[in-house]
Amino acid sequence: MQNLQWYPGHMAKTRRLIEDNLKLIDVVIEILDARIPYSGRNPNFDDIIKNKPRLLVMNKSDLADGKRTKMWIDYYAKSGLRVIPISCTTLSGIGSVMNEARALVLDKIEREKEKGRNRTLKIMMVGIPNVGKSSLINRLIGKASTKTGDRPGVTRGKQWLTIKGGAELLDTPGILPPKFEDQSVAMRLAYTGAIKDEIMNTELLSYSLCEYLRDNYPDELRARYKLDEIGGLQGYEILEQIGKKRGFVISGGETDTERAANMILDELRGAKIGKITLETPDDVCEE
Ligand SMILES: Nc1nc2c(ncn2[C@@H]2O[C@H](COP(=O)(O)OP(=O)(O)OP(=O)(O)O)[C@@H](O)[C@H]2O)c(=O)[nH]1
Ligand SMILES: [Mg+2]
Repeated sequence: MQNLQWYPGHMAKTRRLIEDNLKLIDVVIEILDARIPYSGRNPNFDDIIKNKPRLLVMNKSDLADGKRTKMWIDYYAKSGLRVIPISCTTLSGIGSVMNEARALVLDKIEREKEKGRNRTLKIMMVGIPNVGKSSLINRLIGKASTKTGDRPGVTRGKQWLTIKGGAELLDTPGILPPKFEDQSVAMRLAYTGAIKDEIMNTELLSYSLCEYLRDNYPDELRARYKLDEIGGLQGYEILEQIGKKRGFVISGGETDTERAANMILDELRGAKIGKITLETPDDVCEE
């Protein structure tokens, strides 16, 4: 297992940014990746955000396994957290985000109205890198107002954006915890692209991904790469077979497993293997 212990300076800075702006904020929207609804939650957010009303939004549900998405919604509901599944790509669920957020502070808004104060709602978006914070803001505003991108670390520094006649939204850069107690959490973050590939060993990453898919989505994996029985194979053997099927050969006739590793990660992220969620509430309880 790769040992991942690092904390980029800009993440420490973002933590302070979030803490410094919290007093201005009515509601925090914490965005999760529907494919890793547990590993994609920064455990430090509870400390940072404390008792601020919080709405959890499970984004990228278009890429996730619908059955598992339901399991996660139930799981969080049991701990008293409201979660709504959305997709910034298909627009599913986007229409209910503002209503859900407003519902969390209705009393406060009403009390202020009675006192004659009619101010706009202030919402802060937080989440790990690459989860779709900026995309959600653009969807809520209805046009591309803040930069998004297919890699972690696109948003730098804070940015306030306004929904016409509605609310003010604070975009923040994605942050991860300073260290991972559990390396499988780091692996899942890397599978989905929340951690930069450059600091991971993509071959090791794809071995364990192949084993996860072998145990959880064998039909999808076999169908995508036209594999025979894979039940008894190790991750590196599965990757070998995938490379062979794709004709990835290097001089001397060996299979180019590095190329195969990069491809399988790309294809997972693009949901080409299927709609895949990389953890269930049961996995997490066992850990
Ligand atoms: N398939 C799919 N892709 C999405 C969805 N939402 C966002 N994306 C893509 O995910 C990538 C990251 O989106 P951003 O909005 O830049 O993510 P962010 O959380 O602001 O990222 P940082 O600013 O880097 O922390 C982009 O390529 C988006 O197009 C979604 O619901 N479904
Ligand atoms: Mg962003």
